[in-house]
Amino acid sequence: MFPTIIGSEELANNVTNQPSIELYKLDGGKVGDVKELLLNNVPLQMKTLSLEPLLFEIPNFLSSDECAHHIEQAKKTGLVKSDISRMRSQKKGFPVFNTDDNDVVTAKEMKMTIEHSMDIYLEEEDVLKIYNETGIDLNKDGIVTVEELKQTTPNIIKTAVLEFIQDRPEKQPIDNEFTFPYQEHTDEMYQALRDRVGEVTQLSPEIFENHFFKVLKFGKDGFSNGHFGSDSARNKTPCCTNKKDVEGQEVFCRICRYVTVQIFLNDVEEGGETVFPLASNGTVDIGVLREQGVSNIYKSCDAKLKIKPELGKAVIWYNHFIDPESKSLGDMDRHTFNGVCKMVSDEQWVGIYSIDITEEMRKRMMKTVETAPKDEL
Ligand SMILES: [Ca+2]
Ligand SMILES: [Ca+2]
Repeated sequence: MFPTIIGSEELANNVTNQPSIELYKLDGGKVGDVKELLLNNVPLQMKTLSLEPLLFEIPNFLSSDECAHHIEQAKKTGLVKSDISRMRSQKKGFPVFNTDDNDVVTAKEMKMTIEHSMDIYLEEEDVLKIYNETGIDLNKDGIVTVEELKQTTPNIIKTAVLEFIQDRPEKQPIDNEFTFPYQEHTDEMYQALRDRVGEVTQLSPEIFENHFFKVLKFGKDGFSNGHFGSDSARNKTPCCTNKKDVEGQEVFCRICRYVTVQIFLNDVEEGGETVFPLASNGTVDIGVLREQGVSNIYKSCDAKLKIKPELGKAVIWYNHFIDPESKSLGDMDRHTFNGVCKMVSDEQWVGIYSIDITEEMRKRMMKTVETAPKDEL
């Protein structure tokens, strides 16, 4: 089930004829600053909660009627369980964390490897069981060497891990359900939501309309482990809004999610906070963070930036910087790494309005028109 995307990527080949567009970012001022807004004649307040990442909250962004409507529409459309096999586990290979660079891959090193490549959080004893069951430990001496690992394939490990967690929801990267409630864009309350996102973000319609709106439901014990909402821009990979083509084949591209607007659609008494473990953190080095265990949100939900779900409240954050030179989409802000704490209450409904930049838009944002290198012509 793919979201309907407004906008077009087909134009990507003919960028130079298109007018340039500007990428805008709100000024956060200082943490705690409050800005008065008037949206649909309703006075609201936007508060800066963080500068790393740049993140705002707006209480009562949606009315209780609107929240109820979006939940109702989501139920009507029907929710499906978030499928973990759609996540990073699809990558063909993965780098093994052999941190001490010796010839043994310890259970701890493999645990970190699996966390990093699959977003799956195992204990060292789980890894030992997998080593045992799969026969990766060829000579059965309880130690897996780099040589032994070379005899296996990433797929064998992935399959073993996925099988292992099948009946263990707490070890899965995410436990929730989702749906895209609006395949048509005629719903009045959905239109009102889009207008409001446009007004608040002050992005050009072309940008904020290139979005999808997803509704998530977390049940009791539901959670989402730490993840990035976008992909890093440190390579030349083109932007896209879907990493799969119509036939379901993987496309060489990256998601360029500029802004995420997350709206809490109900009150939650206990648990289910949205957390940003790396907010204002000195390091965003993922290896260091895995060692510290901060990415395992199911286990530890301590974070400097922790947002309690409250009916109607919107949280807005920027997943990317603006490149200071080109003024186009810059690097991903790794402080945006986020997740949802384990639910104690029965139910949480969340609306996610994601604004994606297409490759065509990214190029049109550049002050100087990109030209292909000569050897590619
Ligand atoms: Ca090692
Ligand atoms: Ca061995």
